[in-house]
Amino acid sequence: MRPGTSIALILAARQAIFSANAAGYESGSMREEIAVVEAVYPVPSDWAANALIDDTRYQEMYRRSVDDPEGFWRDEAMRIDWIRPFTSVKQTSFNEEDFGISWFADGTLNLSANCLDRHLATRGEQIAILWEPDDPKKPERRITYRELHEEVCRFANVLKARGVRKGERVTIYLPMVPEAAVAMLACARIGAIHSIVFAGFSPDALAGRIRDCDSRIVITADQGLRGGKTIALKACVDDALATCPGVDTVIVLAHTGADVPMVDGRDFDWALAVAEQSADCQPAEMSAEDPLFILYTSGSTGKPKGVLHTTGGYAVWASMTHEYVFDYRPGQIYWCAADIGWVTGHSYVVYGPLANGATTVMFEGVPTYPDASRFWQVVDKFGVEIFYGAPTALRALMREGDEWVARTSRRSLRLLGSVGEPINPEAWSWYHEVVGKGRCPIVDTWWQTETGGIMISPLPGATALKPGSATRPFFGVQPRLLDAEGKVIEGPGDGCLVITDSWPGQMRTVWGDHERFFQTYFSTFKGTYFTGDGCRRDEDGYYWITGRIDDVINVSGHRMGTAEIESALVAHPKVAEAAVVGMPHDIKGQGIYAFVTCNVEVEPDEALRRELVAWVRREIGPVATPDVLQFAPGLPKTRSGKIMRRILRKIGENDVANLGDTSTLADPSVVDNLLANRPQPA
Ligand code: 6R9
Repeated sequence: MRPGTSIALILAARQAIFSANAAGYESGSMREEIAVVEAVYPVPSDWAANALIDDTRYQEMYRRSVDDPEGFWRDEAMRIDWIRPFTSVKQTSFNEEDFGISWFADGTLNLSANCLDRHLATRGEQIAILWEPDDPKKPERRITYRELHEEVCRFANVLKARGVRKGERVTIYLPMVPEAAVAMLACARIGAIHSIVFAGFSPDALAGRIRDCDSRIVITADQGLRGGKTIALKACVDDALATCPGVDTVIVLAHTGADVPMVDGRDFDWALAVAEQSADCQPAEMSAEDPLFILYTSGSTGKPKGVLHTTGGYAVWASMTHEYVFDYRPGQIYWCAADIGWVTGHSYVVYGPLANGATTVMFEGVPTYPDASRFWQVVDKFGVEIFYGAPTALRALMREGDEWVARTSRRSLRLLGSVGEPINPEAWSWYHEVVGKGRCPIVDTWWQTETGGIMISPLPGATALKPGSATRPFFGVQPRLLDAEGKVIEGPGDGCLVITDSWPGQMRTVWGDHERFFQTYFSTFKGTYFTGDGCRRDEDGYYWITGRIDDVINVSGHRMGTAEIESALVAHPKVAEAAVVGMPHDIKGQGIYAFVTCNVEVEPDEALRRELVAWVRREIGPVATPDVLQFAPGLPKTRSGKIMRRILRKIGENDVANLGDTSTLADPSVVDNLLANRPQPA
C-alpha cells in the first residue's frame, strides 16, 4: 500500500496521536472522528533482493543477538582488526550492587589503524574524504586513504612531540575541515582522548569544557567559514584560555589565512609543526576499554555532561550500524551532513564510515548558502548515494519551496537518512517525494550521544517504513516501555523508553563523575538504562519516539507529546516550523503555548492566527487547542539545530526573568524578538 497524497500521511500522524493518547480519553468520540489510516511503505523489491539484510535475516539475527549475545557479539566483533583477540565478550550490569559495563575487555586494538592502515593494501588510492568548502567557487579536496594515513601519522607525531601521552585529553575546536578528522584519528592513534567542542560554541562554553577534562592542549583554526561568514575561532580560544591556566599548547590551522596573533611558546602553526615530523607513527596498542573520546552533551539543564566512550565496543558499534543501517558497500559515496562537533559527526562522518572503507563527504557549509539548492548540488557534484541529514535542515529547505530541489538531478541517491529529532510526517513525505523522488527508502534513526550509535532504525532491505516512526530495534537493543511507576507496558502502548541490557557502543561514564552517570541513567528505573525519551509502540511493534519526557504536557489530564501538536501545525500549508510548550493554566492544569514560524512568503496576521488555532483543534481535537499562538520569525535553537524548549517553556510560564543560560543559542536575538512580541492569552 502506497499512499498517493499527503492527506494519508496527515491521517497517519493523527492516528499516531490518537493511539498515543487513547488510553487517556474517557469518551471515544474524538477518536471516532479520525479515519484509521496508517501509511506503510513496503520494502521496495530490489532492496529486499539485494540488501545486506532482508527481513528474514533481520529476524534471525535479532533473535540471536538477544538469546545468545556472547556468540552474536563474538562473531560481529570480527569486523574489527584486534591486536590481541579478546576472550571475554560482555560483562555488564545495570544494577546498583554490581554496576559495570565492559565489552571485549581483554582485547587490544587501535581504532586509527582500523580506519586507515588496514585499508592501505586494498584501497590506498581510493578517496577517503571528499571535502566540499563553504564557497562553491573554491576547489574541493579529495584525500585518499594513503594520504589520510600519512597526515594522521605526521600529526600524531606532532602531538607526541608536544608531550601528549596515552589517556591525556586533547580539546579540538575546529571547523568542518579534513584536519578535524586528522586530529581525531591522530589522538586515537596514540591513545589520547579527544574532546571536540563544536566550533560555534562561545569562549565560555569552550573554557568550561577545557577545564572540566583538564585539557592541556587545544587544536583550532584561525577562522571558520559558514554561509559566507567567518567565525573567529582563534580569538575565541584566546578568550577562553584567559580562564584556563592549564593549557600550554595551542595548535593553529591556517584555514582562511587570516592574520591572527600567536602567543610565543604556546601557539604553534599546524603546517610548520607537521612539516617537521615524519610520516611514520606506530599505532598504540589500546585496551578495548581504554577511553576514546569525551563529548559534552549540549546542556538543556545544568552543567554539560562529559559523555565518555571507550575504544573496542564503540568501534564495533559504529562500524556495524553504519554498514547495516545504510546498507553500505565499500567504495560507495556516502554523506552525513552532521558537524563533527556532534556525536553524529563522530560516529557517522569519521569512525563508522572510515572503519568500513567508505568515501565520506565532509561539508563545511550550510544547506541554504549560496542558495537552498546547495545540498542537492553537492549530491550531484559527487554522485552521493547515501545522504544522512537532520529534520530541522529539511524543514528549513522545505520552507524555501520545491523548485530549489527540482533544479538538481539527485539521480545518484539511493538511500536517505534522518537523525536528531522526530521527523514529522510532512517533512518525511517531502524528503521522500521531493528529494528522493519516491525512489529512496528513508532510515529514521533514533539514538543519542550516550548510545554511541544508532539504536532504533529501519534497515532499508528489511523494514517496511511508517513516516515518523524509527521502526524497530537494531541488533542487541532491547527497548522496553515503562509507565511513570515503572510498570512494564506490554504490547501497544505509550511510556518511558528504557533499554534493558547493554550494547557495545554504550557510554561508560560521565567524565569525572561516575556517580552522576549512575544517577542520571540507571536510578530512575532500577536495572535499566533510562533514555529520557517518551515512546509509543504500535500494533506492529514499531517504535515512535514522542520526544523528551520533559516535553510531554498534560492538558486536562490528557497526556500529549508536544511534538504531536507541532506535527499538526507543520502540516498546515503556511507553516514552516512550530514549537509547543506547556504553560500554567488555572483550569486545565497545563495549557498549550505554540510558537509558529510561517513560510517566507506568508504575512502572519490575526486571521491566520485564528485559522491555525482552529486547524489544530480540527486536526487533533479540542483538547489540543492552543491557548496561546505566537508567530515567531525564528525559534531559539542550539547550534546543532535543536529547539531550546527550556527557553520557550520559561516564556510560556511567563518566567522571563529566569531564562537561564542562553550562551549556547545559535542566534540569541531570536529570544528578544519573542519576548517583545508575546501575545496575551485568548
Ligand atoms: C544522535 C543525536 C539525542 C536525543 C534523543 C531524542 C532525539 C535523536 C531521533 C530523536 C526522534 C529520532 N532524537 N534522533 N528523536 N527520532 N530519529 O541526536 O544525539 O544530540 O544526544 O540527541 O535526540 O530525543 O534522546 P543527541
